[in-house]
Amino acid sequence: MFLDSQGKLRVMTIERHILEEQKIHPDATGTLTNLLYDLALAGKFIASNTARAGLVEILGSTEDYNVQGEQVMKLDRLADQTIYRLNDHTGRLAAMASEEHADLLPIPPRHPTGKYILLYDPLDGSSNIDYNTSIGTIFSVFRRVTESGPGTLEDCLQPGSELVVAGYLVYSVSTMLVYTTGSGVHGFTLDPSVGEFLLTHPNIRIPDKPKYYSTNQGNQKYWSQGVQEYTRSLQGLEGNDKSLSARYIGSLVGDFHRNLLAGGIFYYPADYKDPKKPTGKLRLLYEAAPLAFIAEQAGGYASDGFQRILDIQPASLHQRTPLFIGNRELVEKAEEYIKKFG
Ligand code: FDP
Repeated sequence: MFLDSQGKLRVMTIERHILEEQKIHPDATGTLTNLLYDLALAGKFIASNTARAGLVEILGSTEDYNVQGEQVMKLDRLADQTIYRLNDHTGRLAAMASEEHADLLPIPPRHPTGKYILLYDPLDGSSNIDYNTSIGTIFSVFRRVTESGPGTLEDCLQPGSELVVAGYLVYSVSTMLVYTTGSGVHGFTLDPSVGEFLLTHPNIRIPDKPKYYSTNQGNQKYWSQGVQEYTRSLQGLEGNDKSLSARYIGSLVGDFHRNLLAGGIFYYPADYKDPKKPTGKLRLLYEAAPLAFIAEQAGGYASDGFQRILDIQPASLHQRTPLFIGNRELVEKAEEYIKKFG
């Protein structure tokens, strides 16, 4: 909320912003607008529970009981159920899929189905929950490809280039919601005093000059030669490259968000901890593809080291992928190193 140059009070709530974006698409029915609003509402519930986590005993095991003898719900399960429950009856979705569940989540038969598919990682960076460090929620929306009835796996297994919405919430010093519908990336900060997300970061662009590299360097000995050499170049140990600062929370949303605003690269490469099957850790559908859509809309790029993340056709719901994401030239440089050294 601020006074513009004519002294007029300006407030851009997320609802108003979403409605204004809808006007760009004259054929829009408002369904997607409402879906985004439902997601913002889920974010408020999760943020409120996250903020009270240490007080209301929702940390730790789901087997715990609180002083009233009620079973305690772990924060990631609570986040998962919040998103599902707020979206299962609206008639906007044909199905959902969550990182917390092995299979697709159908819409209960008593409720109508709609034309969109929602995928989400309810609480990303969950190993940080017990340590009061930033965590997040990632969501993305596809248009269904089947005609009608309950959504199917085929509706979910689409490449990221087909996404119509991607966004995340980061629960940290403040709560932020960042999203794109394909016309730029916009960030909103939750004002807890009024319970509303207000536009604070319109049209986010990754700064041209990168500041940080972010990766779990504890895994370095399991990386391929290409990734090791690339990391040396980011540290300024190769040629005349200037070094970047290292920052790593170990919470994808937090690490990605910082680098989106400050410039830099996050990478979680394939590693050879199990020499028989080198794989990435992050999930293509729940994590990599939505963030790749956001990165590209902000002028950046995301790759698995060989190809554009948004072009990968998923074969299963929980497929994992290596991920290099951030400033375009840094991601392309990673691809060059991997091509050259493997
Ligand atoms: P977490 O296991 O804590 O849920 O998606 C998984 C994820 O966190 C990402 O948020 C994060 O970037 C990464 O794993 C951290 O993995 P490491 O602990 O191996 O660094």
